[in-house]
Amino acid sequence: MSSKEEIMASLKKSIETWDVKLAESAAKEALDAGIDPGDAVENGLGKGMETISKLFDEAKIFLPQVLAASKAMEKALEVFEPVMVKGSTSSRGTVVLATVLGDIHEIGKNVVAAMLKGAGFNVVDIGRDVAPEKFLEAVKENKADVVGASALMTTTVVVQKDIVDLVKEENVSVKTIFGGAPASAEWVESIGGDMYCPSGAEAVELVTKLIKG
Ligand code: B12
Repeated sequence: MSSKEEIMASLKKSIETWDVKLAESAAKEALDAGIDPGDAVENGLGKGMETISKLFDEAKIFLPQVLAASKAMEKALEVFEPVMVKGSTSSRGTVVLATVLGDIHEIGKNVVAAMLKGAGFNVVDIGRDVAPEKFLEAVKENKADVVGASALMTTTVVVQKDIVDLVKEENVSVKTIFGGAPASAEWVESIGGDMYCPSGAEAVELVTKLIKG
């Protein structure tokens, strides 16, 4: 049996080499070895995606390779998700989650959804490329405590402001949390949002804090 270090290295490598089969087998191996899925996602797969981001930034790889790496990531997440979600018994609150209008990046949002579900939150994932009005509809329909929006591009992060504006305009009682590469604590403060979240690992703690008020 491989050591934890070896399995984490395989998870990272599977993303870096966009190897879907390795992603699946390493994810299964991680579960068999009793590695915490959250740890495997953040510190194994996530590290691989950091390499991909860097290589893409440096124009050493291109969109098809990024897409292939995403497929590997999605395969591994498929293996982890049911296990992460199984932990939930009673609901700690309802969170509406999506990626904003004009933005199809969804891996980060899916990681956050899995982490929150695993921690016992009722997560209403309404997808990607979602208009602010749809966020609000889902919040009202599900009486959500928190609404979370992911934006990965400088061109779409502005939609996070539209969500805050709409929440205020309609006077809806819901807390807001935002994430994604172009977002920051300063950005969220400037748009009047409640919380910035830099990673899936911190999502559970920050959402808990928001709900407790
Ligand atoms: C993978 C990827 C893709 C994949 C997405 C696949 C998928 N199914 O999601 C594909 C290949 C489809 C893609 C497409 C495009 N991409 Co792209 N992509 C990336 C890349 C390399 C990694 C993103 C990722 O998945 N990271 C891994 C996850 C786990 O991390 P994360 O998203 O940051 O999420 C974590 C935290 O941020 C946080 N978080 C995030 N959101 C939220 C929300 C809440 C509520 C909370 C609590 C936490 C939280 O928790 C997450 C888990 O830890 C980034 C580079 C980067 N630096 O981000 C570029 C990047 C985002 N893409 C970029 C671009 C330009 C595009 C395209 C426009 C390219 C094109 N010419 O077509 C299209 C987008 C089309 C569209 N309309 O959306 C640019 C954006 C530049 C900008 N303007 O700001 C980036 C920054 C690359 C670059 N350096 O140029 N892309």
